[in-house]
Amino acid sequence: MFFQEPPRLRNTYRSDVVLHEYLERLLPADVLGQVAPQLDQMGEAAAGELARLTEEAEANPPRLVHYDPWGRRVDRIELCPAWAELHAVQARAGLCALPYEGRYGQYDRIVQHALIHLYAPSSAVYTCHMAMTDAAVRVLLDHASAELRDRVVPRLTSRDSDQAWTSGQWMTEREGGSDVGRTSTVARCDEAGEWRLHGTKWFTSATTADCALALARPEGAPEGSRGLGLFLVERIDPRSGQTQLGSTILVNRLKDKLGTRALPTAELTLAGAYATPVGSVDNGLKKIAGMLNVTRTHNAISSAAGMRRGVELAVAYAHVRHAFGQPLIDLPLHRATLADLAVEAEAAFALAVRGMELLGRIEHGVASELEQRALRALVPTIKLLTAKDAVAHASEVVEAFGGAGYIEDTGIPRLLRNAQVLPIWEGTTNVLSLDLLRAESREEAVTALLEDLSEQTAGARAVPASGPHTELVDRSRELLLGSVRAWPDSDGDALQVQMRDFALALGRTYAAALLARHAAHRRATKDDARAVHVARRYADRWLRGSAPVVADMQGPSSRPAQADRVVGL
Ligand code: MFK
Repeated sequence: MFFQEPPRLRNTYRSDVVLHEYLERLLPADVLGQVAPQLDQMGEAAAGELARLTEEAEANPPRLVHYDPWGRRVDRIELCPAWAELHAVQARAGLCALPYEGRYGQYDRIVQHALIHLYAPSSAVYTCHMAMTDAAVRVLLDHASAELRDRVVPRLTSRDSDQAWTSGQWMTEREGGSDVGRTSTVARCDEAGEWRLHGTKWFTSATTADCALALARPEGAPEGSRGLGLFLVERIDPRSGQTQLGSTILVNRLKDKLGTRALPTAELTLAGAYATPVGSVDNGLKKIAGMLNVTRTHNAISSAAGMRRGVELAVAYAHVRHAFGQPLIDLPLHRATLADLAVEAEAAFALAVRGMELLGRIEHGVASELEQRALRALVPTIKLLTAKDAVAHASEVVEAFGGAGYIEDTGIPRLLRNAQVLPIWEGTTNVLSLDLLRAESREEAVTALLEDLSEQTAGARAVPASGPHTELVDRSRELLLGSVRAWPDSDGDALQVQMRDFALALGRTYAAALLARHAAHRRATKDDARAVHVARRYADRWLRGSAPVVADMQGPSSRPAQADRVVGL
């Protein structure tokens, strides 16, 4: 009797040629030497123990217990033990601590990225906790009083899993999802000078976190986003040592979500929750700007990591599944489809790692003025493009498995369900596209990003045989720049309508530039053409319009032949 051999994951660090190449280029050899054993360990865990914990956590979603056996309101969210183990693994590995320890200086963020890239696809989306925790540290370091900072930051950055706290972020309300300015939660200061929050938070991801950053409007403050203050709410009231859950923080219900099912997401009533202002009680929205940079870059990391996992699984399956007398891997069209999936995953990785490279350079004071301005536009661009691509990519991966990809216990449908949240949270595609207009008008950040893009390809142009795709990048960049120059004279509504296409094109052109830069480096230092094929294939697909399709149909094409080089099939 025939039984299909399942696809098997190997150590995901050893099998990830893209991660290896980029780390070799971006990290000094001594740093890479120090972190390689940790990466190897994380890659081994991701293919084994962590993957098992993910199955367990996904199969045993959180449960809300409103009352204890004697009728007391407790609002306890019960989690499966695997969740605690997923927490412990990331804490011990320093996935939130790394950027604040300074072990690797400006490379902290790249090391952090590499570890999260391996951890994320086997984490049951514990990465949501981590993104918000990392972002909370950034905000507290930048804006909190010394007392609050010194009390909370060491917890959020602890590598001791019993001591390590996580943070949530409570922004979304019934009235305001994207439009945070509509926040109706009120902050009241009592006679003792203590602040209490009153209102409803409609989506709180990672509700079991030890603390959360929450936006609220101090009584009497103006309407709109400018009147908001930023507060830190601690689950355990620091004055009494008692939990606020069930008394001043009521969990109305857990959300019944399309995906991220292991992640406790809840609707809350803040019924006088004790909270500490983060710095002064005004300018809350401006204070969360640093938080958005971190969480949105984490989002890009998760998108890219999920895409890489999809490639690994689809390629593994193509080796063990036979059809029409041969393994799927030998069917030219399937092979070419897998190659396209690998190219898309690599482009997403290149974007995410560029975000982390810049973040690290800025945090360590070595970024140029241009890079600092460029990050403001880079973050929404990489978030929106990688998230959008992650969903399409996951859908293609499901299809690569045929019917098996549609069956829950293969674990493949989960890739698609969990990808779908990526374009939604942390700013939707449209909100982020429009954010580029704000970033340009306030800081000329889009112009800065286009200049930075040009610097990425400058090196590539100098390397012979790194490919004609740099001309496609230059041409696309000129078109984008022309568009930006026309913005001040454009009609507001018509301009808004263009912004999604603009943002996606900006992201693809920037990705093509990053791939070209990497390709030139590999060609120059290793005489290796793999990355050149990737860069060419990506530029052909996204920057040339329909030309490659026509060319392929008119005669022998280089695309199927490139497939082998791209993924190492
Ligand atoms: C894998 C893990 C990933 C992560 C998991 C996280 C799970 C978390 C779940 C969630 O919490 S999801 C909810 C996330 N919500 C959002 O992301 C909100 C989306 N909405 C926006 O991004 C809006 O654009 C925003 C609320 C930020 C602004 O709306 P407004 O009210 O129109 O603000 P306005 O007046 O344009 O800007 C106010 C100020 O902030 C301005 O400064 P000035 O007063 O000096 O002019 C802006 O320039 C500044 N600002 C706005 N966005 C900024 C920014 N500054 C820097 N960076 C930004 N991104």
